[in-house]
Amino acid sequence: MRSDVIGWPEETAAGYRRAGYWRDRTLDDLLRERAAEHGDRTALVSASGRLSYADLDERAGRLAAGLAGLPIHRGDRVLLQLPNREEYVVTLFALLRIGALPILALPSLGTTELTALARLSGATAHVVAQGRGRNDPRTGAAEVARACPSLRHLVVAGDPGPGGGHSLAALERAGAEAPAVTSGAAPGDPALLLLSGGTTGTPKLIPRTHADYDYNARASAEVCALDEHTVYLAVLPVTHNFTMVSPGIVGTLAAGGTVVLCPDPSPTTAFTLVEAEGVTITALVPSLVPHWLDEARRTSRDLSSLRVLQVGGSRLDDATARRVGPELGCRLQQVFGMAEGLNNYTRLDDPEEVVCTTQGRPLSPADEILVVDEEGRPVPPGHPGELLTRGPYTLRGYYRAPEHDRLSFTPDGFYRTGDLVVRTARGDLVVVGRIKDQVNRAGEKIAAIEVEEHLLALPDVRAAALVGVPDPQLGERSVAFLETDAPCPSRSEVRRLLLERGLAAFKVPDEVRAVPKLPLTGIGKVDKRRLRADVAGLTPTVP
Ligand code: J2J
Repeated sequence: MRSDVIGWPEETAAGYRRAGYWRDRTLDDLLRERAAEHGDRTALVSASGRLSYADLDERAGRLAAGLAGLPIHRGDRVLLQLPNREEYVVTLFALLRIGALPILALPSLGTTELTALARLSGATAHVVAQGRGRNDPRTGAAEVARACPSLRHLVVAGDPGPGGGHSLAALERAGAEAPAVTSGAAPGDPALLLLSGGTTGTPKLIPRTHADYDYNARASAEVCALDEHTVYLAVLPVTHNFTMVSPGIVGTLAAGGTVVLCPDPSPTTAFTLVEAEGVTITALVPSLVPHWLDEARRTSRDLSSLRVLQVGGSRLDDATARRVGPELGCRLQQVFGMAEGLNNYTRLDDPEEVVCTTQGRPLSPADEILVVDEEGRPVPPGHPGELLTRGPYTLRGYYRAPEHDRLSFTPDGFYRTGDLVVRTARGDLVVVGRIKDQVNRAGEKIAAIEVEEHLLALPDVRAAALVGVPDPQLGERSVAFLETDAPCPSRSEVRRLLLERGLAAFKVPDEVRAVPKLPLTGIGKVDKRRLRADVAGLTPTVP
């Protein structure tokens, strides 16, 4: 029988439970407990208003009952594709209460990615927000549902519109009259599925269990010194793992603090909320940091409540890192994390030099890390190598992907991150590169092969290669090299093609170049080092 999810070996799991990393609790229990302890405290602030812990618990319960009536059952997969709005948090906890598995999908995903996710998971429902015009998510959802017969229910935050479906509000009302739901999910069961940055043509899903996600969030909250006075501003998309558990929404709720949802990442919107709500901590990707620093010089907003600015998702350069403390008047914390698990943090009491020049060290004493050369042999501190890891909140296998797992994990269960790091003598990690074929564009991960396959649909293109090259604004921008004898297609032609083919807009190459022949390495693979060097106008050094 095929198993959807590969767990930890029984003995390892027992060890994690004995050590107290894994508790006998689900994520649903976490909300219920907090609501019972301090129901009147504010859990969530958004454009829709304020919810206390008791309100959030009650609304999640009503919506769970409404969704269960559709029906959505324990174990069902549900595409949860909502922006930074109150409905996201309520629906997330409603699904956890049922024991259904939310698939946390970025609002920016295209129909092709969503269809692939729905097919892989056999999802039965899709939750989107009402929108307008060409990018109305309801239109995309209808298209995805036509391509995936498993998708029986469309659920909309707002008006379902002419295409039909259920509004979250109506389901919540119906749930108020229906019997309450208790999921019966066990702490070791998968709680949700996250999207992997990926290196393959089709997306990969990461199963995270209640116990491992709860530990990730709680341990992160401890490292970030969260408590009931914490006010966490969610600026990055709520469906990103960083925003969820590092320490994010779940970590803040576990600590009894308040989550404030920022509807867009602009510093003006964020600074208004920092002042109004007394925000103490928030998280950004590096490409946003210079905009925040610029706006901080101009703003009349009072930012004095902000204690910690977390930055992660891609490499923050040392010079910008050094500006954060003096210019924002708060502590910088670098975060090097991954939806697959492992989170590294600089600690709040680390020396300035460590905070500004490293990406921190593992969260948990039980995180095992290896830095290895191409033959898998450990390299000494100070030398670059691939980071491998296993531990109490790092996956042991992707969802329904046994073939891919054979490449992504060592036989003894270490996850191959594809990241090149140097470990300092102190044990901190510095991210120096990547061996996975991925572009990290402003923190959004693009699997090169996925875009390359679509580029082959351009007329007269024999081969295509996508590479990331350094960019002052984005960190990396994507450049597509097309092997063709025809004139180079314009970027807007390429854009039209990729959007028509249902790809997310952030995957459209920032630049397109035509070449008569793609350079190959000695073993006949496209020489991407050479292509990157061509863009930089450099001759590549011999490896
Ligand atoms: C360099 N590269 C980094 C960093 C991630 C917290 C924070 C981030 C993510 C995330 C996350 C980096 N410097 N500081 O899930 O919980 C690159 C690495 C890594 C990949 C993971 C979290 N922080 N990266 O970014 O799953 O290449 O998670 O393997 O989106 O981002 O991407 P993702």
